[in-house]
Amino acid sequence: MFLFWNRTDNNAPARTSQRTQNLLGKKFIEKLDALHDGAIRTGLVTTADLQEAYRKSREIEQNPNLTNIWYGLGIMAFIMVATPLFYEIITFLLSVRCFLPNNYLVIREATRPISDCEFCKGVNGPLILKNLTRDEFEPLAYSSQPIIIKNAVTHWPATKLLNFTFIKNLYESIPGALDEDCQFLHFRSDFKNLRDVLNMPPERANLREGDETWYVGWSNCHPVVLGELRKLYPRPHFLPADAEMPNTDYIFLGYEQGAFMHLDYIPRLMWQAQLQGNKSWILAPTPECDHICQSFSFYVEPGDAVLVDTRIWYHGTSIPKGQFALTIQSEYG
Ligand SMILES: O=C(O)CCC(=O)C(=O)O
Ligand SMILES: [Fe+2]
Repeated sequence: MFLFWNRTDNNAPARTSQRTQNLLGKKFIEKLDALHDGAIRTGLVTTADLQEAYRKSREIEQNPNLTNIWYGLGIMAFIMVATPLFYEIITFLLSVRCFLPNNYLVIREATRPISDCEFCKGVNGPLILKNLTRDEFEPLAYSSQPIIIKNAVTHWPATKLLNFTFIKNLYESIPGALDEDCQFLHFRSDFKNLRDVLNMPPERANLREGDETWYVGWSNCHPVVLGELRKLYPRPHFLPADAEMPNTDYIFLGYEQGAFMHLDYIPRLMWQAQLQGNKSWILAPTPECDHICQSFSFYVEPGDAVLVDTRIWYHGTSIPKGQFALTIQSEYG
Protein backbone atom coordinates (compact mmCIF):
# COMPACT_ATOMS: atom_id res chain seq x y z
CA MET A 1 0.00 0.00 0.00
CA PHE A 2 2.66 2.39 1.09
CA LEU A 3 4.65 1.74 -2.07
CA PHE A 4 1.77 2.56 -4.33
CA TRP A 5 0.89 5.66 -2.38
CA ASN A 6 4.48 6.86 -2.68
CA ARG A 7 4.51 6.29 -6.46
CA THR A 8 1.59 8.60 -7.03
CA ASP A 9 2.78 11.33 -4.70
CA ASN A 10 4.61 13.80 -6.98
CA ASN A 11 6.35 15.59 -4.09
CA ALA A 12 7.78 12.41 -2.62
CA PRO A 13 11.12 12.38 -4.53
CA ALA A 14 11.94 15.84 -3.25
CA ARG A 15 11.30 14.81 0.33
CA THR A 16 13.02 11.40 0.20
CA SER A 17 16.76 10.98 0.12
CA GLN A 18 18.44 9.22 -2.83
CA ARG A 19 19.61 6.39 -0.51
CA THR A 20 16.09 5.74 0.80
CA GLN A 21 14.77 5.71 -2.76
CA ASN A 22 17.34 3.15 -3.84
CA LEU A 23 16.47 0.99 -0.86
CA LEU A 24 12.73 1.19 -1.58
CA GLY A 25 13.30 0.43 -5.26
CA LYS A 26 15.33 -2.64 -4.39
CA LYS A 27 12.68 -3.86 -1.95
CA PHE A 28 9.98 -3.34 -4.57
CA ILE A 29 11.87 -5.39 -7.16
CA GLU A 30 12.50 -8.16 -4.59
CA LYS A 31 8.78 -8.27 -3.79
CA LEU A 32 7.85 -8.42 -7.47
CA ASP A 33 10.33 -11.28 -8.00
CA ALA A 34 8.88 -13.18 -5.03
CA LEU A 35 5.38 -12.68 -6.42
CA HIS A 36 6.49 -13.86 -9.86
CA ASP A 37 8.26 -17.00 -8.50
CA GLY A 38 5.27 -17.78 -6.26
CA ALA A 39 2.89 -17.59 -9.22
CA ILE A 40 5.11 -19.85 -11.37
CA ARG A 41 5.42 -22.38 -8.48
CA THR A 42 1.63 -22.79 -8.28
CA GLY A 43 1.81 -24.36 -11.74
CA LEU A 44 -1.30 -22.46 -12.71
CA VAL A 45 0.61 -19.90 -14.78
CA THR A 46 3.74 -20.06 -16.93
CA THR A 47 6.24 -17.37 -17.86
CA ALA A 48 4.55 -17.28 -21.29
CA ASP A 49 1.20 -16.55 -19.58
CA LEU A 50 2.72 -13.70 -17.63
CA GLN A 51 4.34 -12.28 -20.77
CA GLU A 52 1.03 -12.50 -22.66
CA ALA A 53 -0.81 -10.79 -19.77
CA TYR A 54 1.83 -8.04 -19.74
CA ARG A 55 1.54 -7.63 -23.56
CA LYS A 56 -2.26 -7.31 -23.31
CA SER A 57 -2.07 -4.82 -20.47
CA ARG A 58 0.32 -2.69 -22.57
CA GLU A 59 -2.09 -2.89 -25.54
CA ILE A 60 -4.98 -1.65 -23.39
CA GLU A 61 -2.83 1.06 -21.88
CA GLN A 62 -1.66 2.26 -25.30
CA ASN A 63 -5.03 1.93 -26.98
CA PRO A 64 -7.72 2.41 -24.29
CA ASN A 65 -10.19 4.17 -26.60
CA LEU A 66 -10.21 1.38 -29.16
CA THR A 67 -11.05 -1.14 -26.43
CA ASN A 68 -13.88 1.08 -25.12
CA ILE A 69 -15.25 1.58 -28.62
CA TRP A 70 -15.39 -2.19 -29.24
CA TYR A 71 -17.03 -2.68 -25.87
CA GLY A 72 -19.64 0.06 -26.58
CA LEU A 73 -20.35 -1.30 -30.06
CA GLY A 74 -20.85 -4.76 -28.58
CA ILE A 75 -23.41 -3.47 -26.07
CA MET A 76 -25.25 -1.49 -28.76
CA ALA A 77 -25.37 -4.48 -31.10
CA PHE A 78 -26.71 -6.64 -28.25
CA ILE A 79 -29.47 -4.13 -27.42
CA MET A 80 -30.42 -3.78 -31.09
CA VAL A 81 -30.77 -7.52 -31.55
CA ALA A 82 -32.11 -8.43 -28.11
CA THR A 83 -34.85 -5.78 -27.79
CA PRO A 84 -36.96 -6.76 -30.84
CA LEU A 85 -36.32 -10.42 -30.07
CA PHE A 86 -37.52 -9.96 -26.48
CA TYR A 87 -40.60 -8.05 -27.73
CA GLU A 88 -41.46 -10.81 -30.25
CA ILE A 89 -41.05 -13.56 -27.63
CA ILE A 90 -43.22 -11.77 -25.06
CA THR A 91 -45.98 -10.89 -27.53
CA PHE A 92 -45.93 -14.47 -28.83
CA LEU A 93 -46.01 -16.00 -25.33
CA LEU A 94 -48.76 -13.70 -24.08
CA SER A 95 -50.65 -13.95 -27.40
CA VAL A 96 -51.28 -10.23 -27.43
CA ARG A 97 -50.89 -7.93 -30.39
CA CYS A 98 -49.04 -5.27 -28.43
CA PHE A 99 -46.88 -5.81 -25.38
CA LEU A 100 -47.41 -2.19 -24.35
CA PRO A 101 -50.83 -0.62 -24.86
CA ASN A 102 -50.85 1.11 -28.25
CA ASN A 103 -50.57 4.80 -28.95
CA TYR A 104 -53.90 5.95 -27.52
CA LEU A 105 -52.70 4.83 -24.15
CA VAL A 106 -48.96 4.98 -24.63
CA ILE A 107 -47.55 5.84 -21.27
CA ARG A 108 -46.35 9.35 -21.89
CA GLU A 109 -44.06 9.37 -18.89
CA ALA A 110 -40.96 9.23 -21.09
CA THR A 111 -41.86 12.08 -23.43
CA ARG A 112 -44.32 14.38 -21.69
CA PRO A 113 -43.25 17.85 -20.52
CA ILE A 114 -42.73 18.30 -16.78
CA SER A 115 -45.87 19.81 -15.24
CA ASP A 116 -45.95 23.06 -13.24
CA CYS A 117 -48.70 21.36 -11.11
CA GLU A 118 -51.17 24.23 -11.63
CA PHE A 119 -53.67 21.70 -13.02
CA CYS A 120 -53.98 19.77 -9.76
CA LYS A 121 -53.26 22.35 -7.02
CA GLY A 122 -56.18 22.36 -4.57
CA VAL A 123 -58.17 19.73 -6.50
CA ASN A 124 -59.22 16.87 -4.25
CA GLY A 125 -62.25 15.48 -6.05
CA PRO A 126 -64.51 16.00 -9.03
CA LEU A 127 -66.98 18.85 -9.23
CA ILE A 128 -70.40 17.21 -9.10
CA LEU A 129 -73.05 19.16 -11.00
CA LYS A 130 -76.72 18.59 -11.83
CA ASN A 131 -79.03 19.79 -14.62
CA LEU A 132 -76.19 21.66 -16.23
CA THR A 133 -76.89 23.88 -19.24
CA ARG A 134 -74.39 24.73 -21.97
CA ASP A 135 -74.06 28.28 -20.62
CA GLU A 136 -73.35 27.04 -17.11
CA PHE A 137 -70.76 24.60 -18.42
CA GLU A 138 -68.99 27.19 -20.57
CA PRO A 139 -66.63 28.67 -17.93
CA LEU A 140 -65.58 25.14 -16.88
CA ALA A 141 -65.38 23.56 -20.31
CA TYR A 142 -61.64 23.88 -20.81
CA SER A 143 -60.45 23.63 -17.19
CA SER A 144 -58.49 20.71 -15.86
CA GLN A 145 -60.96 20.25 -13.00
CA PRO A 146 -62.55 16.77 -13.25
CA ILE A 147 -66.35 17.06 -13.49
CA ILE A 148 -69.30 14.70 -13.12
CA ILE A 149 -72.60 15.86 -14.59
CA LYS A 150 -75.33 13.82 -12.93
CA ASN A 151 -78.07 12.39 -15.16
CA ALA A 152 -76.70 14.21 -18.19
CA VAL A 153 -77.30 11.32 -20.61
CA THR A 154 -80.18 9.45 -18.96
CA HIS A 155 -82.48 10.40 -21.86
CA TRP A 156 -80.18 8.96 -24.56
CA PRO A 157 -81.70 5.94 -26.42
CA ALA A 158 -78.28 4.26 -26.07
CA THR A 159 -78.86 3.78 -22.32
CA LYS A 160 -81.67 1.33 -23.20
CA LEU A 161 -80.74 -0.04 -26.62
CA LEU A 162 -76.99 -0.45 -26.60
CA ASN A 163 -75.64 -3.74 -25.26
CA PHE A 164 -73.21 -6.52 -26.18
CA THR A 165 -75.67 -8.28 -28.53
CA PHE A 166 -76.61 -5.05 -30.31
CA ILE A 167 -72.95 -4.26 -30.94
CA LYS A 168 -72.19 -7.83 -32.10
CA ASN A 169 -75.14 -7.85 -34.54
CA LEU A 170 -74.24 -4.41 -35.86
CA TYR A 171 -70.63 -5.31 -36.60
CA GLU A 172 -71.58 -8.63 -38.15
CA SER A 173 -74.19 -7.04 -40.40
CA ILE A 174 -71.77 -4.53 -41.96
CA PRO A 175 -69.38 -6.13 -44.45
CA GLY A 176 -65.75 -5.39 -43.62
CA ALA A 177 -66.59 -3.65 -40.32
CA LEU A 178 -64.34 -6.01 -38.38
CA ASP A 179 -61.54 -5.80 -40.92
CA GLU A 180 -61.07 -2.09 -40.35
CA ASP A 181 -57.88 -1.49 -38.39
CA CYS A 182 -59.52 0.52 -35.60
CA GLN A 183 -57.65 0.91 -32.34
CA PHE A 184 -58.31 -1.89 -29.88
CA LEU A 185 -57.44 -1.78 -26.16
CA HIS A 186 -57.38 -5.15 -24.47
CA PHE A 187 -56.28 -3.80 -21.06
CA ARG A 188 -55.81 -6.87 -18.82
CA SER A 189 -57.98 -9.22 -20.86
CA ASP A 190 -56.84 -12.01 -23.13
CA PHE A 191 -58.48 -10.76 -26.37
CA LYS A 192 -56.31 -9.82 -29.34
CA ASN A 193 -58.93 -7.87 -31.29
CA LEU A 194 -62.58 -6.92 -31.49
CA ARG A 195 -63.41 -10.00 -33.55
CA ASP A 196 -62.27 -12.21 -30.62
CA VAL A 197 -64.39 -10.15 -28.22
CA LEU A 198 -67.54 -10.46 -30.32
CA ASN A 199 -66.90 -14.19 -30.86
CA MET A 200 -66.60 -15.10 -27.18
CA PRO A 201 -69.18 -17.64 -25.96
CA PRO A 202 -72.41 -15.97 -24.74
CA GLU A 203 -71.80 -17.43 -21.26
CA ARG A 204 -68.57 -15.50 -20.93
CA ALA A 205 -70.10 -12.37 -22.49
CA ASN A 206 -72.65 -12.50 -19.67
CA LEU A 207 -69.96 -13.49 -17.16
CA ARG A 208 -71.43 -16.71 -15.89
CA GLU A 209 -70.08 -17.62 -12.46
CA GLY A 210 -66.53 -18.98 -12.70
CA ASP A 211 -65.82 -17.34 -16.09
CA GLU A 212 -62.80 -15.12 -16.41
CA THR A 213 -63.60 -11.40 -16.23
CA TRP A 214 -62.77 -9.15 -19.19
CA TYR A 215 -62.75 -5.46 -20.02
CA VAL A 216 -61.92 -3.86 -23.38
CA GLY A 217 -62.24 -0.64 -25.34
CA TRP A 218 -62.04 0.24 -29.03
CA SER A 219 -62.53 3.08 -31.45
CA ASN A 220 -65.55 3.03 -33.77
CA CYS A 221 -63.50 4.16 -36.71
CA HIS A 222 -65.65 2.40 -39.33
CA PRO A 223 -67.87 5.21 -40.71
CA VAL A 224 -70.98 3.04 -41.19
CA VAL A 225 -70.73 1.54 -37.67
CA LEU A 226 -70.13 4.99 -36.23
CA GLY A 227 -73.12 6.40 -38.14
CA GLU A 228 -75.41 3.62 -36.86
CA LEU A 229 -74.23 3.99 -33.27
CA ARG A 230 -74.53 7.77 -33.32
CA LYS A 231 -78.24 7.31 -34.10
CA LEU A 232 -78.48 6.14 -30.47
CA TYR A 233 -76.84 9.15 -28.87
CA PRO A 234 -76.62 12.86 -29.69
CA ARG A 235 -73.75 15.24 -29.23
CA PRO A 236 -73.71 15.98 -25.45
CA HIS A 237 -75.93 19.00 -24.89
CA PHE A 238 -73.53 20.73 -22.50
CA LEU A 239 -70.52 20.94 -24.88
CA PRO A 240 -69.70 24.41 -26.25
CA ALA A 241 -71.47 24.94 -29.60
CA ASP A 242 -68.18 25.58 -31.39
CA ALA A 243 -66.29 22.64 -29.83
CA GLU A 244 -64.50 20.50 -32.35
CA MET A 245 -65.42 16.78 -32.29
CA PRO A 246 -63.41 13.87 -33.69
CA ASN A 247 -64.86 11.55 -36.34
CA THR A 248 -64.50 8.51 -34.14
CA ASP A 249 -65.85 7.61 -30.70
CA TYR A 250 -64.77 4.87 -28.30
CA ILE A 251 -66.70 2.13 -26.55
CA PHE A 252 -65.53 0.67 -23.23
CA LEU A 253 -67.27 -2.36 -21.83
CA GLY A 254 -66.82 -5.33 -19.57
CA TYR A 255 -66.53 -6.48 -16.02
CA GLU A 256 -64.41 -5.68 -12.95
CA GLN A 257 -60.93 -5.21 -14.41
CA GLY A 258 -61.23 -1.70 -15.87
CA ALA A 259 -58.30 0.26 -17.24
CA PHE A 260 -54.89 0.29 -15.54
CA MET A 261 -53.38 3.68 -14.53
CA HIS A 262 -52.23 5.61 -17.57
CA LEU A 263 -52.12 8.94 -19.34
CA ASP A 264 -53.75 9.36 -22.75
CA TYR A 265 -51.92 10.53 -25.80
CA ILE A 266 -54.84 12.39 -27.37
CA PRO A 267 -55.14 15.90 -28.79
CA ARG A 268 -58.31 17.04 -26.93
CA LEU A 269 -60.21 16.82 -23.66
CA MET A 270 -62.41 13.79 -23.19
CA TRP A 271 -66.03 13.21 -22.18
CA GLN A 272 -67.62 9.90 -21.24
CA ALA A 273 -71.25 8.87 -21.00
CA GLN A 274 -71.86 6.08 -18.50
CA LEU A 275 -74.65 4.06 -20.13
CA GLN A 276 -74.73 0.97 -17.91
CA GLY A 277 -73.21 -0.08 -14.61
CA ASN A 278 -71.20 1.94 -12.10
CA LYS A 279 -67.57 2.75 -12.67
CA SER A 280 -64.94 3.75 -10.13
CA TRP A 281 -62.25 6.15 -11.22
CA ILE A 282 -58.96 6.82 -9.55
CA LEU A 283 -57.08 9.97 -10.54
CA ALA A 284 -53.50 10.76 -9.60
CA PRO A 285 -51.31 13.80 -10.29
CA THR A 286 -48.14 13.34 -12.27
CA PRO A 287 -45.30 12.20 -9.96
CA GLU A 288 -43.52 15.57 -9.89
CA CYS A 289 -46.69 17.05 -8.30
CA ASP A 290 -47.04 14.41 -5.58
CA HIS A 291 -45.81 16.84 -2.92
CA ILE A 292 -48.50 19.51 -3.67
CA CYS A 293 -51.37 17.56 -5.19
CA GLN A 294 -53.24 14.45 -4.20
CA SER A 295 -54.84 11.36 -5.68
CA PHE A 296 -58.53 10.75 -5.23
CA SER A 297 -61.24 8.41 -6.42
CA PHE A 298 -64.92 8.71 -7.27
CA TYR A 299 -67.59 6.72 -9.02
CA VAL A 300 -70.13 7.39 -11.73
CA GLU A 301 -73.57 5.87 -12.17
CA PRO A 302 -75.63 5.05 -15.26
CA GLY A 303 -76.79 8.30 -16.87
CA ASP A 304 -73.79 10.36 -15.66
CA ALA A 305 -71.30 12.17 -17.85
CA VAL A 306 -67.70 12.50 -16.71
CA LEU A 307 -65.06 14.91 -17.96
CA VAL A 308 -61.38 14.47 -17.16
CA ASP A 309 -58.30 15.87 -18.84
CA THR A 310 -56.83 12.41 -19.26
CA ARG A 311 -53.67 13.83 -20.82
CA ILE A 312 -52.49 15.27 -17.51
CA TRP A 313 -54.34 13.26 -14.84
CA TYR A 314 -53.20 9.67 -14.46
CA HIS A 315 -56.38 7.65 -14.45
CA GLY A 316 -57.51 4.08 -13.92
CA THR A 317 -60.96 2.53 -13.65
CA SER A 318 -62.68 -0.52 -12.20
CA ILE A 319 -66.18 -1.94 -12.23
CA PRO A 320 -67.89 -3.22 -9.08
CA LYS A 321 -67.97 -7.01 -8.89
CA GLY A 322 -70.91 -8.56 -10.68
CA GLN A 323 -71.79 -5.45 -12.71
CA PHE A 324 -71.47 -4.95 -16.46
CA ALA A 325 -70.32 -1.47 -17.49
CA LEU A 326 -70.85 0.13 -20.89
CA THR A 327 -69.51 3.57 -21.76
CA ILE A 328 -69.31 5.81 -24.81
CA GLN A 329 -66.30 8.07 -24.84
CA SER A 330 -65.19 10.82 -27.17
CA GLU A 331 -63.23 14.08 -27.26
CA TYR A 332 -63.90 17.78 -27.66
CA GLY A 333 -61.61 20.71 -28.07
O1 LIG B 1 -63.48 4.00 -19.12
C1 LIG B 1 -62.47 3.38 -18.88
O2 LIG B 1 -62.46 2.32 -18.29
C2 LIG B 1 -61.13 3.93 -19.31
C3 LIG B 1 -61.31 5.19 -20.00
C4 LIG B 1 -60.10 5.90 -20.33
O3 LIG B 1 -59.00 5.50 -20.13
C5 LIG B 1 -60.28 7.21 -20.94
O4 LIG B 1 -61.42 7.64 -21.10
O5 LIG B 1 -59.28 7.83 -21.26
FE1 LIG C 1 -57.49 6.89 -20.78
